[in-house]
Order: sequence, then C-alpha cells, then structure tokens
Amino acid sequence: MDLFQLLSAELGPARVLRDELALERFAVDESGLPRFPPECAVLAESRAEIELVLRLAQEHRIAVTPRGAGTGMTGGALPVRGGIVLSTERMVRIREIDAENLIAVVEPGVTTGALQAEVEAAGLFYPPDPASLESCSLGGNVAENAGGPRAFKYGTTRDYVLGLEVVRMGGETLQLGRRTPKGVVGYDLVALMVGSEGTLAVATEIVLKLLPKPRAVATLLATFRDLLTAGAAVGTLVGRGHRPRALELLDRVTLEHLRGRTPYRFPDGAGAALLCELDGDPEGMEAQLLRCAESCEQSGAIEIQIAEDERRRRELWETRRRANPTLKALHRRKIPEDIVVPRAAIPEMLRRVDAVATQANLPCATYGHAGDGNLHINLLIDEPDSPELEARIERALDATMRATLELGGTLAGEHGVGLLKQRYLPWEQAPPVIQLQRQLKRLLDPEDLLNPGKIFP
Ligand code: 2HG
Ligand code: ZN
Repeated sequence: MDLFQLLSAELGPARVLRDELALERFAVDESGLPRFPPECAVLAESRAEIELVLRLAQEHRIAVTPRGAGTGMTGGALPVRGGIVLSTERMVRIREIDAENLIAVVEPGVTTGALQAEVEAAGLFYPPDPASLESCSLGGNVAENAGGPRAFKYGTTRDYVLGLEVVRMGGETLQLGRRTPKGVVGYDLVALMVGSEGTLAVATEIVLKLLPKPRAVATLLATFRDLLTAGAAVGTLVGRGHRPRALELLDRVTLEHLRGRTPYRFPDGAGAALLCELDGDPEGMEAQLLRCAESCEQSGAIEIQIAEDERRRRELWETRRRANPTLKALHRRKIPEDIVVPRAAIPEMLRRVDAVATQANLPCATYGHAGDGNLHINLLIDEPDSPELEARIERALDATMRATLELGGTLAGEHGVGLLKQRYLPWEQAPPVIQLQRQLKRLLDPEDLLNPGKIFP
C-alpha cells in the first residue's frame, strides 16, 4: 500500500481526498500565485489523526503542507512540492471559554469571527481582527501571526497566544506555553511557533488570552483631499496622545473602487480617508472622539463623519474590509504588499510609492493599518502578461522594498513571507540570522518535509 492508501484505510476515503476536482481548492489561496495542486488532501478531525499523518508522511518522505482556511496572502498554504495538504478545517470546536481566567481554548479550524461572536456573547473580547475574520481560521492566524485594524491598540495574534499544543513532523506532540497570563519557564517556544508559517509544527490546540469587552466603541471617518495630508494626520493624531483602537488609511484609488460597490458612500472629492475607532468606557468617549475629529480637521480633513449608530459603524467597517476582495474582483491581477514603516515615515513612504507606481506606469491602490505604519500597497494589473510587464512589476516591487528598508521598516507586517516575499528576506536579515532560522527548522524537521519551500529563498 502506498501512503495515500494507508491514510485512506485509517481515516476513511471521505477524508483523504485524491480526486483532481476535490483537490482543486487546495491548490490556491488568496495570494494570487499560480496553482500548486497537492496529490492528496487530508481533512483531519483530531490531534491523533494529525500525529498519524505526520508520522506516516515522515516514514514515506512525503511533503506535508498544513492549511487553515486558505485565506493567506503570501502562499503559505500552497503545496509547492505536491504531497499532502493537511487541512484543519474540520477542527472547529471551541473547547473552553473561561471567563474567570480570561482564556479560550480552541481547535485550529475555528474561524476568528466565530470565536469573537462566542466570547463577545459572554461579555469578553478577542481583539485580533484580520480583514478576512469571517473566513480565516485561528490556526492560520497563529501560523502567520495575523494582525488587523485593532492591532494598533491591542497587538497581533502573538500577543494573545498563551499556550499551544503542536505536532511536529514525525508525529511527536509538544505542549508549549501555559494557561496563565504570566510565565517565564524556559525559552518562549510559543512565540517561536507563532508566525512560523506552518514550517515548524502543526497546532492542534490553542490557548488564547481574552480581555473584558470594551463597554463603548465610537467611530469616525475623516476625508482628505489627498493621501499625503491624510498620512501626515496619522502622526499628528497619535502625537497628541490619542490611542484609537484602529486607524485605517485608504487612498484615492481604493476609494474609487469601493464607491458604489460597498454599503458606505465616500463623499465626492475625497482623495483619501482615515477611519478612526476608539473604545473603552462610555464616560468621556464622545469628548475623546470629538478631540480626534478636531485633530483631523486641524490636519486638513475636508469632512468628518461620526458613525451615529451601530449600523453605520458596521457599514464603514464592511466597506473597509471589502477593499481586498473588491480590488481583486476588478482586476486581472492584484499584487499585494504588506510593508511596515515607522509611523513618522508614512508621508515619505507614500511619496515614494507614488513615484514608484508612476515610473512603472502601473495603477496602485494603497490602504492599511496606518496607526501601525502597516501599508498594503497593491499593484493592479490589467495589461496582458509579457516579460516586459514582469520586469516592470519586479522593478516596482524591488523599489518599494528598498524604500521600506531605507526608512527603517520591515517587509511584511501581517501576511508573512511565504512564497511571495522570499526574494527579499536577505535584504532585511543578515546571513547569520537566516542561517540560525534554518538551523531551527532543521532541528524540528530535519528532512524539510513540513511546509517545504517557504520563507527561505
Ligand atoms: C486587509 O487589511 C488585509 O484588508 C488584506 O490584510 C490586505 O489586500 C491586502 O493586501
Ligand atoms: Zn491588513
């Protein structure tokens, strides 16, 4: 029996997919990269099954690519070497919500939105909110260290993972971390796992820190004539001591795409927008929001709208969350970047992005988590493919990455390196640092079978 037959005999053919059509959806993700079909996809339902897959795959020297919900933006879940896709989409149990100790224990396939709904019903709060929160999974969030708008105040997934149960290649299970808010026993292996893009081990249980749910939320949208003014307004607002939970920037191209296609209508003449959301206690919230509005006005906002009710607030966020899917739907290709620069360098970065796009003669939409300096710069491609176009895209990406590093930034804020950014890893990290990471990988997966071909060039 070959490995796939063995797995089929153990787990049943319904959960070991071999059919070309059934495998189609495991060949792609949200990165826009070409298809990489696996030879087989296993829909695991328990830790024991993941142990079995990783043990047998090791014995048969077959590559395994773990997969959450497939919403990744850099190709982390693509099986570039074929082999097995190990999907956790059926592991959707929320095992525990402990309100007294403020933790949740979940299986990796639980969607971020499902956990949020559940904890919020209990008066609690799980802050990380990637734009795809209704479809992305917590296992994937852990693998990529997902962020989102609220990362500005609350941090990214890493800041909420207290403990992990993981299975490494070969089938050994490790209990990492803890269930308590504090702890310094041994190396922080949980932090190492978070953001390791599924290359070190597969998470089978995640212990997450929760917070009490903020009692009030207030949101405003400030529109500006141009992007640079909006970009500069970010620094001013934060410099004045405001700490919104989200501070999102949208450029003219993004606004034009969203106009008429999403619930919220941006005012005419808007060349950029800032979405600013505060949370906390209701007392003083309105006054705080007004101070933020005043700061935006003094920075040159041409219009400020305060979301007067929850429906309006949801409309604004739905509109922001639709940026990626809308741009994707309207262009043949969308090449997503995810750079971060120090907040004070945002205006200069925006200037450089504009110059790069103009020189490359490519339309570009920029939006993102401006409070964190995390900008999604998207090249929008409708021209027919040609070597000349590819060279132009590459020059534009190179120039963007170079500008980011020159300004003291980093090449990926929340989407990881995956396949898409490998070329740039050595631009940011010195050879000994990359070498050390390769050694860590080899320690956990000596034959490079778990999510091979990712991160490292
Ligand atoms: C967002 O913030 C997501 O909307 C997707 O991270 C970003 O489209 C993108 O590049
Ligand atoms: Zn984002």
